[in-house]
Amino acid sequence: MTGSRPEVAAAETLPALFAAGRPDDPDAVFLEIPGGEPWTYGATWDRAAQVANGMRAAGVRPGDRVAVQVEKSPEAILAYLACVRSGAVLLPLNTAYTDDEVGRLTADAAPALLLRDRSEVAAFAEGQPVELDDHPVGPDDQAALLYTSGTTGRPKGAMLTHRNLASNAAGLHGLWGFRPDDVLLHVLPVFHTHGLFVATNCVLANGTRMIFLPRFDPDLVFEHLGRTTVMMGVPTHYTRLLADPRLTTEACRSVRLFVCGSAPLLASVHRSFRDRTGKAILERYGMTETSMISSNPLDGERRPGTVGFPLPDVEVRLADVDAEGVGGVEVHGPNVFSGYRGRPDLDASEFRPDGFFRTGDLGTLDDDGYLRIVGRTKDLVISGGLNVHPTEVEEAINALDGVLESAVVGLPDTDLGEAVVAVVVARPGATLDPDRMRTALRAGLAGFKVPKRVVLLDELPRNAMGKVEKAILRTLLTS
Ligand code: MCA
Ligand code: AMP
Repeated sequence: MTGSRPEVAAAETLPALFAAGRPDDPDAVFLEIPGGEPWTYGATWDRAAQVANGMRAAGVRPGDRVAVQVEKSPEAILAYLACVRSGAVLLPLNTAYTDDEVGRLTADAAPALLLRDRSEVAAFAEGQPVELDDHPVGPDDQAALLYTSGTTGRPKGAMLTHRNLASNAAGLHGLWGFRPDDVLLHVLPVFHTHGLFVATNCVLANGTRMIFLPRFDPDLVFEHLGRTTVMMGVPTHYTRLLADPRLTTEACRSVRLFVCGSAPLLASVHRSFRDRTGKAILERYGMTETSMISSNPLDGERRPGTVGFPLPDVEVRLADVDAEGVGGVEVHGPNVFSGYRGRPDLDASEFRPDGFFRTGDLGTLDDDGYLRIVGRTKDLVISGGLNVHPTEVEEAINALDGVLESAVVGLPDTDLGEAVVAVVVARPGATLDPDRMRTALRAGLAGFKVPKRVVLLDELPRNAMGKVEKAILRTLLTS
């Protein structure tokens, strides 16, 4: 049996989606933990109710933000479910963020609660009843707040409603043909849309199990792949699997679907993976603000280098199309977020008057309707599926002793897709040491944002307007 049950497809809130998917048998396994006890649906629901009761007792009210910077663990999922059940707004934070980074985001979000350790989540459940008067949420109520940038400057927190998240997960559940015997191998972090709202919500909508790996680790992947039917990952995961001799047709035999997204998957990687395993990766495209926008088909051609067709109910158009057919990707639908928290200025600039959201990506549509992402208008580096905003890194570099100015660019990298590279100009008379600079940057920046390479130059190339010419820098550094 494939395709969504009617109750799943019709769900307009996360509680409705989860209720539609929840198995009748409370002993059915939801989380399989390598080396640990599994979490059944019954136990997960009861424990989430206890956490929700604990949060309420601590004063968290519906609509309040609950910030969660918790290592990947059942508790991180429980915090999410407790927010859903109590009507609180989940604010997931990258576990790599430093105290500075967390401080800046929480200053903007003003959460009622900040959880930074799995033991804190567990403590909220202690002594609490498993009965819960679930908060009755509506489709337009906010479910989550995700910051897409702004640990420096003015934060950009995307407000996502229940309709946004439930409609998207329900759509993917149907489109990707989830089945009662599916087992998802979960290798992603759970503080981003991909690991939380795509992978986890699809599993909850399906009422089946996921093998919940603590992190992406090829040894663990190959240990569990033989029992897996669905895996979702970023391109770096697939390149790393390809670099492993254990990746064979036999190892992938049980997998019916490999999904990839969050960054461009090279057509060459798509082809190599198919040659090695016999499986064509299904590439899809999305954004924190919009959840998933388009997907290659489950049945039909999964065209390498493309991100497929718009999801059901999602409209995609290209704006300001040039002679080569390249235009700005704009999107409209129940998936599109309600706006940036406290940023009417951004809402005005990023939404068109007719409600379409400007993604900042550049795309083409081929004759068969496949969307291809060919570039970005936004100054963004995507490294191993994680977004790095150059201005944030530049500001941190410019604050270091002896630095006159800097420019940060993404350069092609076989492992990460793009690697963060900084070009730095010293103040007259100052001597800079790239290694020391990288060490100094770690104090304030999460490790994945710290440039992999720091290159010293006498000056930065600028255009007539005085703007740094990053395209010239990229050419200079790659030639
Ligand atoms: C870790 N490091 C990185 C990255 N990750 N450096 C650059 N880019 C990265 N992505 C650095 C750490 O700072 C550390 O350096 C060193 O690598 C080892 O850290 P470790 O955590 O052991 O790394 P890893 O396990 O090899 O992680 C690489 C990874 C991981 C598996 C690719 O980053 C990952 O799982 N990425 C997926 C992110 C994701 O889920 N993105 C979806 C968001 P040092 O020791 O020097 O500090 S996008 C999204 O949700 C949209 C909506 C969408 O379309 O999906
Ligand atoms: P985020 O802000 O983390 O949600 O990242 C969203 C961005 O990731 C998009 O705007 C795209 O630039 C990029 N992205 C996501 N999926 C793909 C994909 N399949 N191909 C190319 N870029 C992608």
